[in-house]
Amino acid sequence: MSFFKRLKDKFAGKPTEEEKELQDLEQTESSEEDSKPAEKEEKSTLPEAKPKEEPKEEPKDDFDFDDGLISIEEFEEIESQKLGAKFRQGLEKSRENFQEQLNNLIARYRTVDEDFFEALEEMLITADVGFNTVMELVDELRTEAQRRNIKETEDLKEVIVEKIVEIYQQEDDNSEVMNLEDGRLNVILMVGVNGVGKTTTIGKLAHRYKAEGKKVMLAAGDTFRAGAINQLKVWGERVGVDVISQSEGSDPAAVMYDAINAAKHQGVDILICDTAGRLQNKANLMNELEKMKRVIGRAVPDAPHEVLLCLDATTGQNALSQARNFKDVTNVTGIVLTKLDGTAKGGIVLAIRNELHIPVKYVGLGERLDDLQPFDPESYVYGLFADMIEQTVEEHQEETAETTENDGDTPDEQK
Ligand SMILES: Nc1nc2c(ncn2[C@@H]2O[C@H](COP(=O)(O)OP(=O)(O)OP(=O)(O)O)[C@@H](O)[C@H]2O)c(=O)[nH]1
Ligand SMILES: [Mg+2]
Repeated sequence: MSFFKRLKDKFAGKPTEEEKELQDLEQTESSEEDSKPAEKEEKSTLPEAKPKEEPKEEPKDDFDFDDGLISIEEFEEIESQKLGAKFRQGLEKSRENFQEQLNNLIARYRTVDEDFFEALEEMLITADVGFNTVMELVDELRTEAQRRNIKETEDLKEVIVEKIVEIYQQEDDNSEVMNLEDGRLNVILMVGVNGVGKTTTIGKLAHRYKAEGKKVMLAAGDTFRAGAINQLKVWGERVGVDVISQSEGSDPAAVMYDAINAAKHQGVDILICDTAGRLQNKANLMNELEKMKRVIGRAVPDAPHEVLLCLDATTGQNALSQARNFKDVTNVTGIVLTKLDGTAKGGIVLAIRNELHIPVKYVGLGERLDDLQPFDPESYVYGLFADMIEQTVEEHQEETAETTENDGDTPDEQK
C-alpha cells in the first residue's frame, strides 16, 4: 500500500490540516460512541467540545506572523500537486485505456497464474509498451508475485505500477535532467521529422526558461520553407524572445553562426535552434545536422549541450523507428515526446526508454504553453493510474478504519 499512498500524497495532496482534524474528530466521536477501553479513555478525557483544537490554533497564529509567506516545503507540495494535475489531465486518454483494461483483466483472472500474465503481456504490448520491455516487466512481476506470495490479481495492482517506475529507472543516473548550466551560453538543437512538434516545443521551452528568469533566444534553422521561419517568429513574439533568422533556402549552418554571435553579444543563457524535418534522405539529413553541429561546436565549446529529438507519441511504433534513424546519424541526448494527450497508448514512453536507452526529458501534454512538462516516471504513472491509485488508497483506509473500530469493539463485547 505504501507506494500508492506515497503517490497519492505527493500528487493529489495530503489531507489538509482541517480535513485531518475532521477525520480525527470523526474517529474520536465514533470510538466514544462505541466503547471506552482504557487506552481510548485517555484521549476522550480531552475537553469534549473542542478535541484537538489547541494544537490547531498555534500554527495558525505563527502563520499569521509570516505575512502570508509559505515555506519551501509548502511551495514544493503545491508544485508537485500542479504537476500531478497536469499529468492526470494530459494522460486522460491513456489512463482510461490502461485502467479499464487492467481492471477488466483483474476481474477476469482472479488468481495470479500464467493465463493472467499472458493476458497482461498482450495488454501492455497493445498499449505500445514495446515487446522487450513487456517481457522484462512481466518476468519481474512473476518473480515478485512468487517472492511476496501474492495469490490474487487484485493484490498485484500496486506491484505492477511500482515495477513500471522501476523498469524506467533501472538504468538511471539522473539523465532526465537537462544539461544546462548557469554562467555559460547553453545551446539546444531540436531535431525530428516534420510535423512532430519541434517548433511548438521550442516555443513552449522558451516560455518555460524565460519564466525561470533565463535570457532565451531562438534560431530559425529550418530554412527549408518560409512558413517555418515565420512560425518561429510568431512564437518569439508570443513568448517575448528574439529570433535570429535568414531568408528561405539559406544555409542553416550560417543561421547558427549568426545566432551564436548574437547570443554571445547579448549575454543569452539559452539558445534554442529549430531544424528542418523534411530532408529527402538520411545522407542529406546527416550532412546538414553535422555541419550545424560543427559550426556550433567551434563557437561554443562542448555545444550543442543538448540534441533533443522530438517524437510524436500518436505515431506509436513509427516513433521508435524514427528515433533509431536519428540515433544513427547524430548523438541524440534526449527525447521530447509530444502529443501524449492525443493517444490512448501512453506506454510508448517505456518503450523509448528501455529499447533506445535515451532519456525522455520532456513530454507534451497538450497545446497550451504550459503543457510541456519535464518527464518524471512517478508523475507519469500517477497520470496513467490516478483513479486506481486513489480508489485503492481510500479503500485501504476504510478497511483500516473498520478494523480499528472492530478492534475497539472486541474488549467491550468481551466485557
Ligand atoms: N495536442 C498536442 N498537440 C501538439 C503538441 N505538440 C505539438 N502539437 C501540435 O502539432 C502540430 C505540429 O507542430 P509543429 O511544431 O509545427 O511541428 P514541427 O515538427 O515543427 O513541424 P515541421 O516544421 O513541419 O517539420 C501543431 O498543430 C501543434 O500544435 C502536444 O503536446 N499536444
Ligand atoms: Mg517546425
